[in-house]
Amino acid sequence: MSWEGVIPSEEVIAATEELLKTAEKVGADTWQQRVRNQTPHCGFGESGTCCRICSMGPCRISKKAPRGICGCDVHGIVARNYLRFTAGGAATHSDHGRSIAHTLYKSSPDSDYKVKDEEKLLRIAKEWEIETEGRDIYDVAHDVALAGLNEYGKPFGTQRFLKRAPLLRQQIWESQDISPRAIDREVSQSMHMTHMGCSSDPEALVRQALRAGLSDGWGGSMMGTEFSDILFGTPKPIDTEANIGVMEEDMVNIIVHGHDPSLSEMIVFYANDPEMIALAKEQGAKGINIAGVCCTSNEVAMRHGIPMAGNFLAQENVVLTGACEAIVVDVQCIFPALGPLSKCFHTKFITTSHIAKIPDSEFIEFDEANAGENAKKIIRLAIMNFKNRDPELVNIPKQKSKATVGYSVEAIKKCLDGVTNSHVDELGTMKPLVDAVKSGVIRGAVAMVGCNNPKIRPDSFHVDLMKRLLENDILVVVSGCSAQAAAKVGLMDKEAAKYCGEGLKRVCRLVDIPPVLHMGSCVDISRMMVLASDIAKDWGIEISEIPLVGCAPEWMSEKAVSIGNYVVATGIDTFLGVDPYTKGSDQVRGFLQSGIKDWVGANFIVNNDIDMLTTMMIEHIEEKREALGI
Ligand code: XCC
Ligand code: SF4
Repeated sequence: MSWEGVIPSEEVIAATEELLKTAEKVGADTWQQRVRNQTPHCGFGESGTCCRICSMGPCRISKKAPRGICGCDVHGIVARNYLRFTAGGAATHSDHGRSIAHTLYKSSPDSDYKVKDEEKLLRIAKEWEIETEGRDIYDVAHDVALAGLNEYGKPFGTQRFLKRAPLLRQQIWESQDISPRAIDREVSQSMHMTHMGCSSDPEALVRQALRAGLSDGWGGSMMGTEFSDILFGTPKPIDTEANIGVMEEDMVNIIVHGHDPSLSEMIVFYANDPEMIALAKEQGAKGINIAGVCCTSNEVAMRHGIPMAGNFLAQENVVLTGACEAIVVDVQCIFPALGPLSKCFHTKFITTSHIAKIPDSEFIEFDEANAGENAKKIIRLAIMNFKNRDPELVNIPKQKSKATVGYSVEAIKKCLDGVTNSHVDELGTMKPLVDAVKSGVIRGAVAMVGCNNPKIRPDSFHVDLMKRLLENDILVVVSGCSAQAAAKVGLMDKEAAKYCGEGLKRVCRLVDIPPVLHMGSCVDISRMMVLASDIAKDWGIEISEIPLVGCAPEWMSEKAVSIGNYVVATGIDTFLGVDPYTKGSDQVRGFLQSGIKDWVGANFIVNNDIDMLTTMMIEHIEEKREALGI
C-alpha cells in the first residue's frame, strides 16, 4: 500500500536538520544536543528503583542493597514512584479544569468571556440537577461553575460525571473501591500514601493510581473539556493546515503554546481586530498569523481553524525559523529552553501564568479581568517586533498539510446522523458506527494520544502505527501531540482515505470524514471516554468488550500516566511505547500489565518495538471481535 500523498518522515527529519543548522549558526542549544548530554540515563531512575521521599536516602535498590534504609523493598519503591507520577498528572490536568471553571464562573455578557454554547450549559445543568427554568443564562453558568469547583473539595460522595458511564462500569468502580471522590482528595491522598512510612504495598498503591487517574479523566479533565465548550464553543469539523510551513514569511507570526484556551482564545480574537491588522501593515507586514504548538494549538484549531505549527518536540523549531515574533505560553509542556533560545533570535518569549514562570521570558499576567487588554498588549509587542527580524536567519521549511479537525463527540454523532437520516434523539446515536464495526467494514478503533519523546524518533511511532491501523480498516481517533503528528503529515486530510483498507475507505467517503479523527487536546481524552461509554450503551455491551484500544506510543509526561490509568480503569486496554519507570519491580509490572485486568477488565501493554506494538493492537481488536462473535 502506498502513502505517496502523505509527507514521508525522512522529509520531516530533513526539515528539522535544516533548522538545526540555524541553531548552530547562532550558537543555540537544542533538545537534540541536550539528549546527547544526558545519555546514558541513570539506570536506577529509569527502572524506578531510586527513592528520595525522605532524607535518610536517597536509597537505590540493587542486589547488594535489596531494601531502603526504612526497609522498603523494590516493589514498594517502584509503586510509590508510579503513584506520585500519576498524582502529578492528575493534579495538572485537574487544575487546568479548575482554572476553566473559574473563567466560567466569571463569565458575563459584558466581559471577554461569554457563554457560547448555551445548549451544552443547559444540558450539564440538567445533568447536575441545577435549576434552569426561567433563569438568566449567566446565573445558570455561575451555578454550574460553582458546582464544578466543589467537585475538587467536596467532603463526601464521588465525581458527578461518573454517572455518564454505563451502569456496569460504575458498578465495577464501586466494587473495586476506585470511584474517585473529590479530585483534590485523590491527589493529596496519593501524596499521603506515598509519604515515608505509609503504603509500601504495591497493590494498594496501584489501586490508588487508578482512582487518582479516574478523578482526572472523569473529573478535572472532563470539566476542562465541557466548560471550555460552554465558553468557546463545542468543536465541529473545520478545515485547517498543519506543519511548520504554516508560518508566514511576510506576516507577523505569533505562536500560542501550552494548554489553557482562555489565553489563546483572546489572542486569536484580538489578532482579528482591524486596529491590530492595520498596525501590522504599518510595520511592513502583510498581516498577523497565529499558529499553535501543543494542546493550545489543538484547542484553537478545533474551534477556529487556527493552523498547527507543530507538536511537543517541534516547539524549538518554530523559534529556529527566525520568523517567530512572539511565542506566547500559558501552562504545561513548555521547554524552559525557550528562554535562552529566544534570546538568540528577535523572538519575544511571553509567559502569562503564575503556574509557569520561566527565566528569560517576559511575564504578562493573564486573568479574567485583564484578558482583552493584555491580549492586545501581547499582540502589539509582537507586531512591533516584526522589524527586528534578522532576514539572514529566516528559513521556514515549506512543509504543510491540509487537515480537517474538530470531531467532538457531538460532531461525530452529527456526521453519523447525516448518513443514516435516521430519526434519533436530540443527542444523536453511535448506532451507525456500531453497525459498521459489527459488520466488519470497520474492524475496530484505536484511540491514539500523547506526546513526543526523544527516546523515539519524533512522530515516527504515531505515524507508522496509524498507517498500519488504517490499512487494516481500523479507525483512529486522536488527541494531543499525536493528533498533530497525524495532521502534520497529512493523515487528517480527507484525501488520505484513499490509502486506507477498503472498508474504512468506504466509510470515510460515505460519512465525509478523514480516516484520523481529531478529538482535541489531552484534557479532551475525556471526550473519548464519553464516546466509548455511548458506544457501549448503544451496542448494549460493556466498554471492555468493545474492539477498541488506547495507545500512547511516544508519551513523556506525568499527565500521560494519569491518562493511562483512567483509560485502563475505564476498561480500555492501553498500549505504551515507553515504560513508566516500572522495570525494577516484577510485582508492579505484574499488576499494571496483567493483574488489574481482574479488577477493571483492562491492562497496560508496554513494548518499544513499534511493529510488535501494532501487531499486538490489531490482534487485540480481532480477539475482542471474536469474543463478541462478530
Ligand atoms: Fe504535552 Fe498536551 Fe504530551 Fe503534547 S501530548 S506533550 S502532555 S501537549 Ni498531551
Ligand atoms: Fe530510603 Fe525509605 Fe527514605 Fe525512601 S522512604 S528514601 S527507601 S529510607
